[in-house]
Amino acid sequence: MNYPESQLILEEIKKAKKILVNCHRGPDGDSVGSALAIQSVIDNMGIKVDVICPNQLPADLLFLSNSNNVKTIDFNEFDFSGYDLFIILDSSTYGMVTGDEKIKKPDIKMIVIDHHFTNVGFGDINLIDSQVTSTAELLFKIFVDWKVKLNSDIATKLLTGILSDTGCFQYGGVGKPTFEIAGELLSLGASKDEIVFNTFRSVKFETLKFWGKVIENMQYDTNHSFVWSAIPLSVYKEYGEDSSSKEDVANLFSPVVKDTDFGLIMVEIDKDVLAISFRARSNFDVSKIAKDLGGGGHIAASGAKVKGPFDEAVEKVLTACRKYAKKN
Ligand SMILES: [Mn+2]
Repeated sequence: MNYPESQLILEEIKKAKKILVNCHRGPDGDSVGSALAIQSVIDNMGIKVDVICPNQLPADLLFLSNSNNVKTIDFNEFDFSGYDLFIILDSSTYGMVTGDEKIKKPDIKMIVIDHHFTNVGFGDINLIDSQVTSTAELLFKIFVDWKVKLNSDIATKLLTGILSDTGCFQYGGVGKPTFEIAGELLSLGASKDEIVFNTFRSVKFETLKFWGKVIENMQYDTNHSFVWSAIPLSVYKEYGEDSSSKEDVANLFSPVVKDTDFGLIMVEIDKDVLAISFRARSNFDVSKIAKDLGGGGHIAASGAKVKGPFDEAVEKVLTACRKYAKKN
């Protein structure tokens, strides 16, 4: 048994008549891959299950089967009454589920399955394992506990989550267990080449130009060993407001500059709303800065949102960065 909670979770699923699974706001490969994988497993048990998300899925994940059935919903208006269980994946807070911290939790049984170490466990049943790279890896271990047979389709969904959350095995914390699980998924028929082609080699040309703008705006704080780039709303709009592009650009360019500890990309995604993505280059803990600004995440990758006029919000973020950065 990988987890003592696995059995309890399975019992709750078998008791339910209709289940809801979420993709978190700004859905990424781990969120979508994990949600679609557990949907397939539950569906194979003959239990009805819907997947919901507060945002549209990024185009590069639409190659996954059933992704077109994910419902984009408004949590303020969604009717939970037809469901008796809500499985929440890859979301450290309920605000990450809805995209809005002010929305209250519905009166429905919740199971939280996650790998963010900042997750305090806001469900009725919580399975939080911050030792694994991704929710997809955690789900694989749960599926082993459940003794369910995984087909190539489910294996592809789980491998998408692992490749997405590890940057194709680059990030710290990736060791033998993750490679072994990835190897097993390949044995089950996961199509690694299809995942890489769709998620790493299908960048829209205008998104590439947006990345160029981010690099052009990049600044280097030599006293505190970090790089940062800030993009105002007007520029973000000009390049198509692709919500996944800011995460991708953070992954690609924040943690790669010589003689820095970390980098951050700030994008004004709405009037006076700045979304910040932090990425560590060394073993520096960027989650401390994100938490200070009301956000959260992992030691090596975290995020926050800051409200206020663009210049003030940027200054507030930089002040927080300098508070935690090592001084030269
Ligand atoms: Mn994840």
